[in-house]
Amino acid sequence: MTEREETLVQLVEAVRRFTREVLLPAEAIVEKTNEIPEHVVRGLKDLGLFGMTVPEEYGGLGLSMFEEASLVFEVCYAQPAFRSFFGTTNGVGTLGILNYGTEEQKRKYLPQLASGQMMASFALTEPDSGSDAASLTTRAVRDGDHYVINGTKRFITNAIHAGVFTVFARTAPKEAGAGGISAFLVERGTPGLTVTKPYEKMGFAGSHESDVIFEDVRVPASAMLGAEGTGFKNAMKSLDHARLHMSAVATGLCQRLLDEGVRYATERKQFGKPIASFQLIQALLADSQAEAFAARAMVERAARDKDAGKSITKEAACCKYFATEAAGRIADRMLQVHGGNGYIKEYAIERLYRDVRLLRIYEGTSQILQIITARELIREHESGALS
Ligand code: COS
Repeated sequence: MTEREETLVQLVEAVRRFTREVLLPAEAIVEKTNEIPEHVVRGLKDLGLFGMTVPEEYGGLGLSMFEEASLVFEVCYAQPAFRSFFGTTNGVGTLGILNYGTEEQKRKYLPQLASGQMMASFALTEPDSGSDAASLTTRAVRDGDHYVINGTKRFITNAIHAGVFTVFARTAPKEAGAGGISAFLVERGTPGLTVTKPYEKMGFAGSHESDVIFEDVRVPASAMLGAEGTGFKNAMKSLDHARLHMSAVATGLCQRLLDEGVRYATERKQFGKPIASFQLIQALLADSQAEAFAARAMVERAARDKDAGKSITKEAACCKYFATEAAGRIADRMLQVHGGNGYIKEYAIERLYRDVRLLRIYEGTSQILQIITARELIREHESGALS
């Protein structure tokens, strides 16, 4: 084993222990309070999870995609809101800076973000622009050495905590679609920026999603991330990575759901025997195990491809589509294994069932991921890459 592989084994073990000893016992508290307790936040910071993807020279762990996924499998054995708390800072909130930022922007933000001292949010979605991200209407108009931003962003995770937002706005109003969009780094506290009260949701307690409203928000021209007009590609590149990360989230949850079902099936007795001895229950468990195994294998393979420098747009879309849909099916089957007990709040499965529903929607709906997969496949065919 190389030194790096040994370090990964130790990190995985540390995150696994933290998940079992700290996160699982905190789940019920989060469900009740809708907050991530302070001792949990401290633990997440101590493990370096806010800066998993940030290179070591900027204070992060500098993990590869495979290494990142390995830790996410573990942390997402617990309910997914814990991961959400550091996920935007570690992921979409910093990836744009990493991929498109100037050295000055990197030095200014990445060390604070990697340590968890500052949090970051990704502001792409709008009330009328969800799956059709290129139709966004937030505007950034040049005014001397500044840009003036106006518009509304919707469902922005961690907006109430964020110190900096990666905001996507149209700088070329006459240019419809992706080309006229630029990205900006906008700091909390900039006059004209308001974060609304978080939405009340079906699940995912402890994760906060708000609207962010921009009313004549003036930012220096140096706040632009990357060249003018590259904002959409910036967002898509971040989302490729984030979708693979989200597939690892779903994979961790597949294992948790399955374990909840197996435990219940071996303890619960009917007709004089544990229900796990009945073949119809075994089929529910076996189908779920097969899918959990497949999800993990897919994510590991795509992560290795990314680490080898390959484009993973299609693979990330396939992984997120499969792993999140699998998590949905497994949640449904394991709730069925629990019978009536699965429908009451005493059992974790009721909460997890509601939590995993979101995974098939955010960071690209399953339907958008199918479209991306098919488009990439057709493009490869037309370019001769498949022959
Ligand atoms: N990486 C880099 N560049 C990409 C890219 C990727 N993964 N995907 C698209 N692009 C580029 C394209 O190459 C194209 O550039 P050129 O004009 O230079 O050729 C440009 O971006 C526009 O791409 P495209 O024509 O594919 O855009 P569309 O509007 O047709 O659709 C989808 C793009 C549907 C893929 C996009 O809008 C999307 O991902 N929607 C879902 C948004 C989402 O996930 N929201 C969740 C909330 S954010 S947490």
